[in-house]
Amino acid sequence: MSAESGLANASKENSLPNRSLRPGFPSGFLWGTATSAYQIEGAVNEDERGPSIWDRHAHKIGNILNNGNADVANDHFHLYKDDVQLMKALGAKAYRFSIAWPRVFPAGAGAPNPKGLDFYDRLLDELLASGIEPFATLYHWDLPLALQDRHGGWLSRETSEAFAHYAGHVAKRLSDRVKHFFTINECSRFVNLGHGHGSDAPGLKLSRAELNQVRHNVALGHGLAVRSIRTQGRAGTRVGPAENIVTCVPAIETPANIRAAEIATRELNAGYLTVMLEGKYTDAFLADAGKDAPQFTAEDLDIISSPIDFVGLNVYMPEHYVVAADNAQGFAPLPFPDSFPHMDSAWLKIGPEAMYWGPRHVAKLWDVKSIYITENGTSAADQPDTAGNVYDVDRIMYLRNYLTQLQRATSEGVPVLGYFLWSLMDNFEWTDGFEKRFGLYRVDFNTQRRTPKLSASFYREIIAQNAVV
Ligand code: PNW
Repeated sequence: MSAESGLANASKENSLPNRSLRPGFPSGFLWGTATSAYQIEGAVNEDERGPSIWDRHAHKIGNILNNGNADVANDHFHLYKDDVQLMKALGAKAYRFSIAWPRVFPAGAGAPNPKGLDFYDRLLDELLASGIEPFATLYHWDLPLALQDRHGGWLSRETSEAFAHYAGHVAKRLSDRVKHFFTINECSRFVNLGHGHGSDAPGLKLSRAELNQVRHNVALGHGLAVRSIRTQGRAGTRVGPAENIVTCVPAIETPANIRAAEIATRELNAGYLTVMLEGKYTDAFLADAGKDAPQFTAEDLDIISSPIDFVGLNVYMPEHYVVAADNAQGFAPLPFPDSFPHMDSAWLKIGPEAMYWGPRHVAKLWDVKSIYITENGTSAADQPDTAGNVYDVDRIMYLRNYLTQLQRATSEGVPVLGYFLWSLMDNFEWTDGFEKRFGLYRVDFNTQRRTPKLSASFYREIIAQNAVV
């Protein structure tokens, strides 16, 4: 018996209260899925795409689990029509994908590649013909290699400027069909893992001062891109970041702990969302950095805090559970016990409350009026049975708990307008190669066959009901 027929056999007596009595989402809530260019496209040498820092990083033996790379990945560059059908089968209303900068400017800057946006033209037409609204991310970590080698990538503000130039070009060409752009995906991850820890591309272990400069240049790149999208995109084009913020959850929901969690969330995102929304680094951030603080001007801060239309949040887990504390900062993060549960990725702690507190803190701290959950999802072991079915009840458990918390937020008026599930299909999971699977569809990377997991049926039902099921 397949998962589908099992669902179809549900008896009438077991049916739940009708939609109006169930914990629903606001009408018009935008349900979507998310992917990124390097993780799915493949075709790394087609249409004069230039190399990116991830091509080089993935090809260095030892950097990626089982030495995977994304030269082919999901071959989405050729199979995009089928993949749009997968979205349609879910009933999804929106799709968040990323544009590969090295396709558009193979050397990062200079003249655009005449063929650089052809693939996205085709993809957009296919999405719109299927009634799926495109949301485009401009930078999901695939920096053109030439910018890294020429002037140290994000260590130089030439990269921030090149990013803005690329963003303006894309907005000019695609804003007839793309109404929502995300500037940069998860600054914190590629700044820290790519430039501090060295595990992600470009694989650097910079000093604290250099790392602070990279972080500043990335924030500056975001602000410059916002400005060039405003000047080059059509009127009504909307833009914002897609950040994986450090979400602090009150360990016990008392007013004092809630306040402590807000203070902690503001402080611990000082180099990212806080500076983007406040136009200054916090005193504690600058004091802590001391002589290693980034070099910046007042004008930089104005650019970084250019007005945005929405905030995108990637929500996977709470970074800390906090309590109020009688110390200078006013909060204390608590240690995670060894027994704290996680999903198939060891880092992916199960803390559904992050999906309530993340957006609530952002709305409250900075008076943000529009929020999208730009990513949420999980890896799971996904063992297919003999017939090839994947009954991923652990992924369903994870999603149901997070979506229940999201519904709690929207029912209280936290302005979350949409949710993009990571990911449409299994894909290249960075340093974990193909060993960690986040998809609603299973992908056989030898045949490129896509098969819906049970979670695809679950998500389709959520979308159909606009409610947690
Ligand atoms: C995000 N963490 O990465 C990325 O935006 C995606 O490209 C990625 O595939 C997805 O989430 C799943 O990993 C993250 O350690 C990686 O907290 C690690 C963390 C968070 C996000």
